[in-house]
Amino acid sequence: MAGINPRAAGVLRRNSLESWTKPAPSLYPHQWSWDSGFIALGLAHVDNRRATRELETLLGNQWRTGKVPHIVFNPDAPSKSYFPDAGRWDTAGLARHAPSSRDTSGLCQPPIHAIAVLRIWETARAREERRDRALRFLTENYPRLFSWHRYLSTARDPEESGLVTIYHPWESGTDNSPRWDAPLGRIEVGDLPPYERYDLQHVDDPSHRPSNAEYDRFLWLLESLKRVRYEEPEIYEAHPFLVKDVLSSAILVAANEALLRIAEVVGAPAGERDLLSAWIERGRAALGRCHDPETGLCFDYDVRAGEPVRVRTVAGFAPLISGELDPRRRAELLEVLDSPAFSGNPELRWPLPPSVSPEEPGFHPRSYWRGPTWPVVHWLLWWSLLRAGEEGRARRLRQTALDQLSQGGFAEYFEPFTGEPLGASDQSWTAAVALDMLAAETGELS
Ligand code: 9WN
Repeated sequence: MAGINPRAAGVLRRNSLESWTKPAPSLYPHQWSWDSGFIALGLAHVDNRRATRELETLLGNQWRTGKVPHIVFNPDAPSKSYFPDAGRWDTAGLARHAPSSRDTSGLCQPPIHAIAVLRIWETARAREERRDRALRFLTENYPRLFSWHRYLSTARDPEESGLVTIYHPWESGTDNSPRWDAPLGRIEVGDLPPYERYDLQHVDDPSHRPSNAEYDRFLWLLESLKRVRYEEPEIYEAHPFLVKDVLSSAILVAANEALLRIAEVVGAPAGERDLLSAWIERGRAALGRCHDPETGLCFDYDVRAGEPVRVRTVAGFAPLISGELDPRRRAELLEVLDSPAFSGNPELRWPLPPSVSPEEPGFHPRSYWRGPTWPVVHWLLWWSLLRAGEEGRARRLRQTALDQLSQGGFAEYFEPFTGEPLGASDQSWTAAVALDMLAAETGELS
């Protein structure tokens, strides 16, 4: 384990630009939303000021609806470095709610941010000089976070179901997961303006990234959002991809809990605190209803098709992330997690849960979100186990996840059977979650 901390901090330093951090040196040259949340969480331990600036830059480009965009474009990125670029999204030209500060995408990603803000507070409050600055940061950013969560709980849940609707696989953060195969398969791609992908030039093997047919569907969905100028009610009416995503919904519940604690620190109005508590309760109840008795997992719901998406992926552990789980359900989920369907698979290089169960037909050990293990997922599960009072399990998971990084470096994702690092090397959020897990070892988080 020796040396992993400075190596992780070095990755974040090298990927950092003026006030924010690229997810990876060349594959991802812009600011990504949930990456920045994880990055801030890790930076909180090495440079609290940079951690606050990371999130301020992101939240400073929030839409007037409260949406935090999934990409904030870097005006200095080399041309032809990432597609779809700002021009293809054209949010500045089309969307009346888009910010005027920077070009952004028209989607969002899982709301990890309040959890990171709380971490910034936890690591700063012990030191007086940091405490005042962190309190100012909390006070200034609480309203932005509240409006972000309100957007997800209203515009993204007009049914008041307690579950977040996503408009695109990119919003799930687990882009290419077989969770999206059926909903994407129903989409008919029409006349698509031509485009050129740049992502493939940054990876050794293009088969690890989404295929061209999948990219066509991704781009078709983007055109569908543009057709209605990114107006939410119209998207809900006409858009061909509407899915209740259990992972984003569970992260929202956990983030609402964090925001409730922030609300207490900054003395937010009682009405807002009541709303946060109500969203937490509604979210947990809804996730409980997505339980699949056959597999013990929690499944997404395809709104357009009116049916659950029955695929065994790590998203199925969403109720663990949302917390306060009934002990019987928790025991059931942990049993599935330890079983050969996930971390207990005897062929695995490390007992870490593959993104998709090796027993699923859609499993692929090298393809993007179709089987490889992802360090950010390990962080989410570790953090959830700790919150659930499962210290022993949490400790073992953390140790294994850190051993993997110590040997394989800070890759974007890993082949689960061989442990081979895949995707971008020097991925920022991988380094960031390592820093947070290492801080738990030094007792900084206890
Ligand atoms: C599309 C930056 C992002 C992550 C996502 C991951 C991947 C983008 C892509 O990279 O998505 O948003 O081009 O594949 O799936 O979770 O935020 O690291």
